Amino acid sequence: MSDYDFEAMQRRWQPVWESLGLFTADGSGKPRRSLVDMFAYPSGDLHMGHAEAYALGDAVARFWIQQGYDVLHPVGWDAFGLPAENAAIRRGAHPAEWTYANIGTQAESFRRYATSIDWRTRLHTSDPSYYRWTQWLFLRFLERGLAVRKRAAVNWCPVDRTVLANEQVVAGRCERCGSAVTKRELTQWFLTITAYAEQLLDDMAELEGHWPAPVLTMQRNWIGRSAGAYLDFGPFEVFTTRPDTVFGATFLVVAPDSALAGSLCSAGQRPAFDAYVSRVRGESDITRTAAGRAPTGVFLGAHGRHPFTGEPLPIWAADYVLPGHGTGAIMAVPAHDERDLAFAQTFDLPVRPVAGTRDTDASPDFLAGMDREAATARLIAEAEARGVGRAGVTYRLRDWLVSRQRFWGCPIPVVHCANCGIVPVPDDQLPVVLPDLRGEALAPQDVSPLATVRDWVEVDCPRCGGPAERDTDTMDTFVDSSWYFLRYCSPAYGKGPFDPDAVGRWMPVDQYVGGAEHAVMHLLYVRFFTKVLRDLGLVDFAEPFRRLMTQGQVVLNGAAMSKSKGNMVDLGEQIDTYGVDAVRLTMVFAGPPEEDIDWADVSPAGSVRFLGRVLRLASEIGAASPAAADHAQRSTPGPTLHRGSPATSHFTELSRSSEPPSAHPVDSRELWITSGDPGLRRTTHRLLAAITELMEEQRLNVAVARAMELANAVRRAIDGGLPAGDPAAREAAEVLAVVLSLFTPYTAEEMWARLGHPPGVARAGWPRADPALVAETTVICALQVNGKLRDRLEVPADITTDDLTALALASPVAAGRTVTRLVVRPPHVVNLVVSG
Ligand code: ANZ
Ligand code: ZN
Repeated sequence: MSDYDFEAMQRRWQPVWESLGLFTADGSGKPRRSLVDMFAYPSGDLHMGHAEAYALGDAVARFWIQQGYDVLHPVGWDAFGLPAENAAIRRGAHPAEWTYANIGTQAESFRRYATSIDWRTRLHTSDPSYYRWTQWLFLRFLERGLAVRKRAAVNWCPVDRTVLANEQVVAGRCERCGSAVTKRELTQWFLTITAYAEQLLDDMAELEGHWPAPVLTMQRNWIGRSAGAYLDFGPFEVFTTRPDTVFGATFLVVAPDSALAGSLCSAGQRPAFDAYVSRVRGESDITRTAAGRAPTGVFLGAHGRHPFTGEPLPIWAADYVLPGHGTGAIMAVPAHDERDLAFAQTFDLPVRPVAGTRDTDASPDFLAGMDREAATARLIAEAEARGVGRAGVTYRLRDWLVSRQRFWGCPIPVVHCANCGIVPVPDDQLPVVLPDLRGEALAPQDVSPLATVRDWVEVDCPRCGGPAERDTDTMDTFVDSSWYFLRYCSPAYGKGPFDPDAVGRWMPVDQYVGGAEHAVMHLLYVRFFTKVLRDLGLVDFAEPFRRLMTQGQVVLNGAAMSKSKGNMVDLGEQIDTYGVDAVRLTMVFAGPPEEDIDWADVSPAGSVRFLGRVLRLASEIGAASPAAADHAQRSTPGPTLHRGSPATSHFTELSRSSEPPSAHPVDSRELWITSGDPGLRRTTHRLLAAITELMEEQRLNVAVARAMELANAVRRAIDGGLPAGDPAAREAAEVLAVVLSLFTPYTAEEMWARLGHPPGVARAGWPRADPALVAETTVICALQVNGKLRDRLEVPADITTDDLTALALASPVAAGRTVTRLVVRPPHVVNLVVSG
């Protein structure tokens, strides 16, 4: 493909674009939009997954830019985290070296990949100028009681030797390294996301239709709201979603690894209980709650009291009851619950059905004859009246554990003082900067490596001046990523985490783009953070992202790519072989954004051929006809092919910040030619209208397919005898260049140049389809009355039977007649059979 020299194009246009400053958000008063890609983690260079997400997001951002919006499209790095630390241990280096070297590599790749980024926004969460504000925000949470230290059984990764949040435990395994997670009893910092459970659910109404439904469903399930009742069984309350089954309760079960179980256990049962607890401690929640498992448990040698009958009920400890859910204790109703039944059968405990099932005697009068819903309401009312229970709600969601016993993270900005307890580091002493630790000193050792740096740990108490120690844990990196989108608006701001005016201008994010795998981690945390910031008065919105696009994964032969499987497709190699544009085009064209792309099924070589064809088209047409000139011809009548803003002048206007707000929400470029092949013009305008609509609906792959149709139509027209100099051919080629600028920026710029325009196709302005040319074609329909021609109707060629019937009945010839029968043959004939 000698004509398609992608390397030369990449070399040529990159510096030109940079000198033009094409993607600087200017705050000019034009309507604004913000598009944020989930920022990258700097492990190595960008990979195929990044390439997909950035191709999709960039197409949307560039579409907005073409429409004349002032677009903020920022870039940053999620730069703290374990891999940097592990690499530093191996190399005897500092994690920052690896991190910032990779960021440098990725930044270069971003440039080469031609994303429409405003580089002034660039941030790294590991910069002290960034994490100063992560610490500042942590202290605001602390003041509000939303950051708390508590002792709890927490998830522990034995390989990474750090605790993990519930969200980071996937099927019982560490989300990072895959090892089986165990439990440890530790005192740790939590952010109390549970306080926002209800709001996180309620505010989803606002996201419905704008966020992918599967993401919302995952969040809803993760929050796991269940409504029911708390009932009092003497030594403790239980939570139940089925209070209507209380008369079938025959025993009680508590979580063995809860303080409650320990306190209830009788002396005689103690040895059996202790043995059981140590066995349960190593099990993950997934194992404990797996269906079909043989039940295990011990009797605690204690009894509770049934809240309605007063009957004594034996109390057992069993692992299928979890310590963190509800009250950590249940009433067992073996007649209605499978796990309770299996347990009763194993340990020979009674099974007692309740009303509506078999044994009506077991149930008292007040529930007789009621369905489940009514019985539940009635029972709760009765429990409240008797003072033995109340309606209640529980959530599956747990508080967010944010302490990490690792080095390369944001230090928790508090000091522990023997006199004063926990003392926040005063705001004016932030940031608490990480000490210089490298190599072996970073090896995990159950406590944070920071604990070994004594001259860093030992400080004077900010409150009493006495000897005190810094907290040596660092924050989960998901804290860093919970507010970065706000920092983009003013990345150098020094008076707070962000400049409120800048945030007011750009936020919330109009379009967020990233992987669905973040549904219950990042995407939930960031929603929580935003609500807290709203309550702190720092922002005036409660949801961070108006619209979310989640891209599928890039897989190979149906399997996820991974280093361990050795089936990685290297992005750099793909780009070296096919060029940036072909890779980008292939990513977008492969299918709907949310679906996986199997790289074995797509054809970057096909994209290369297509791009070569459009370039040749541009050359032919450019050589055969002159481009519309710019400024001068705007006011001069003559053989101008375009009206509106030609590329250069349009760009100049955009970058002038004193420009008054435009009357129209967006600019567009009106195409206006006086002559040209009508058939090709019709095709161009129809496809343009379709592409515009498809871009608005974010059906990007179909938009690309329509652009390909347009290229084929021009080719066919010229091969069929249309002179390349025909204005319709130029019009089609220019539309094509602007459309392709969203997906294949280098090729589009090259086309633009060959068509005779100065550089800057990215800001040429989105062409407006001519409605007259877009309108459906019409045909003449014969309107007959009793078989005789009475009228002619001009109707759309694709008119439906119903529409044609309505039209015929409304016509003057039908007025005052009784139509007994109607023969409708759209679009050509209607016959009214009338009587009298
Ligand atoms: C009696 C009953 C009868 C129940 C019945 C269910 C069916 P959610 O919150 O939706 O998961 N439960 C309560 N606390 C528990 C714990 N800590 N560990 C394990 N199971 C627990 O479901 C709440 C139901 O799960 C509660 O309702 C309780 O069992 C059980 F026919 O109480 B049910
Ligand atoms: Zn003190």
